[in-house]
Amino acid sequence: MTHFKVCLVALYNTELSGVRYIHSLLKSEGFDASIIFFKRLNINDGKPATEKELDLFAELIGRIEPDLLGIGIGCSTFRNTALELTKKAREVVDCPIVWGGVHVTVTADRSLSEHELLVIGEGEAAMLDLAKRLSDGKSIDDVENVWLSRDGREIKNPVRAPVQDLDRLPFHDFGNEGKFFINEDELFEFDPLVEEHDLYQVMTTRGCPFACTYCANSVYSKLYRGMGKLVRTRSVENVISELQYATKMLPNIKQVAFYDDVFGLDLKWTAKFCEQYKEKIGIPYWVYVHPKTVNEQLIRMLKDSGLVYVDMGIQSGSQRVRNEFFKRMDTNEDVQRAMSIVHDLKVKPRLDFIMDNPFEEASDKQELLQLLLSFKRPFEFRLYSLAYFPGVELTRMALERGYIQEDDVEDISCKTMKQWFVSTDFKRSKEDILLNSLVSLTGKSFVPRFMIRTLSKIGFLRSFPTPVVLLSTIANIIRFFWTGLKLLLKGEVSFAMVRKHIKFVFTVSR
Ligand code: B12
Ligand code: SF4
Repeated sequence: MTHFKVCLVALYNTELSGVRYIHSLLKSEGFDASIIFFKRLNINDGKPATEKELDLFAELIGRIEPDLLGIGIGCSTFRNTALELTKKAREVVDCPIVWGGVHVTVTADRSLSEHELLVIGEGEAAMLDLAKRLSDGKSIDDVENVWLSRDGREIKNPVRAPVQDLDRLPFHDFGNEGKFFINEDELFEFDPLVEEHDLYQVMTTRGCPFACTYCANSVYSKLYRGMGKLVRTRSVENVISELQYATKMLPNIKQVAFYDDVFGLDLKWTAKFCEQYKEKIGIPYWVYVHPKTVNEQLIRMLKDSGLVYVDMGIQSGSQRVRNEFFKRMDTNEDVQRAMSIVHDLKVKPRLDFIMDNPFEEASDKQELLQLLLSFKRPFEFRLYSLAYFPGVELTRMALERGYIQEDDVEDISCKTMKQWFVSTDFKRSKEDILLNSLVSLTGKSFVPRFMIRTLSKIGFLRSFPTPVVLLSTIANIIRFFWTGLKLLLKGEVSFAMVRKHIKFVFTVSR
């Protein structure tokens, strides 16, 4: 091991796959690498760093004395925290501090005006180069993917192609050595995942063939144009050996989440994967699918190997809004077809919708209600409140049309700290409150559809939606306890998982 110390910081995420990949690679190359997980992600209940937490961070950095400090900003919401931590770290060490992660990639120019050393795009090779150059006392001015500003001069090196052979990357390191966790005013010296893990998150691919206007992938597809394959797939063997290793290291795993942007794009690969997963892993799992890519063969294979539900982004009930504003080219027929396949094969669909969307007119919003009422039950969904992430086209359109101001962009507003899922305590019009509550009722099999249709026609409720809000909250409670109990009895979730979700029953429309 070299004595060159690299310390990485993961913000509000005890998994943060990007940081873990870089950490394992540096470690495998002999560097003394550590990770500080700074705060847990509490959805809809995010809190800024406290003075105590910032002090604990500074003390820890002073103790580790890194030669290179890397701060991973996996989401724009945490840019303020990155600024605070950078300032704190400077009080105790004078090593180079590099920022990387999705936020930095989608706001490269602006980030460079705020911080002097960045890694743009995928960071494994760039961080390795940086660490090697710095430990050898060489210049870092021409390292690919590295942007820096010094003495009023900016250097913007070209970005290298994204990693083509993902099998070459070492697996995440799940051990307590060199892992620190700062949360709720306390410092712990362990890997938080090892202690508490019941859901294992893994990706078998990187990249997405689509480029929706609200998503970071739309930026990546431009950044990496002409640089080899955008969607890259690991070998089945590589994924299975990671899962075997993870289940050994993290014995509490009850479910696996495949976080591929769209799972199962290659049917031949998927067939081989399903066979091996069923034989060697066998833990219930779920995946993200897209209405355009769902087909019977795919869902049948997945179901047979342990798939319990699919998460499918639809995002708007209006085809017009999906096509014109989100650049999602799926038609209502695509959505209906995908839903029928999933339903007929008895896989539970969980649908994602973006609410609070100023690009939607009243008639578009009603279309969502009609669409949901047309689906066969059971199904679940999550309602998300539109967040304006920097660097993407949808945000630019909203700024141009005057729907939002610069302060409403996520890296400044940090709205998703409090409002990621649509919560009932957020300010919205009475019509929207009514719509959200009616929408929330559509997924509950025990609520008759004719009742929802009738409620949607009562004009009085548009000004006084409270009775429907109450009804949807009661329905939420009934479904939560019923589903939670069933899953607990089947052993598919733990008490900890149920406890984690309990607060949403009373505060979130779903
Ligand atoms: C999986 C995932 C999650 C998982 C995270 C689990 C995990 N494995 O990390 C969960 C469900 C927890 C999650 C939560 C959230 N997510 Co999310 N998530 C993703 C997803 C689908 C993949 C991320 C991933 O793991 N990619 C694979 C890794 C290897 O790539 P990477 O993270 O980009 O890391 C590379 C580089 O960025 C760079 N890098 C990363 N860190 C660092 C650090 C340093 C020092 C350096 C030099 C480089 C570097 O090198 C890495 C390796 O190549 C992305 C969409 C996408 N395709 O990117 C959205 C995405 C990151 N999520 C997003 C959002 C908004 C969120 C939430 C806010 C939602 C919420 N409120 O719950 C939270 C915030 C979590 C957080 N603290 O970061 C947005 C962020 C948008 C933005 N502009 O910031 C994305 C981009 C989706 C989108 N809408 O466009 N997410
Ligand atoms: S399909 Fe999903 S991951 Fe792919 S670009 Fe669209 S929103 Fe992003």
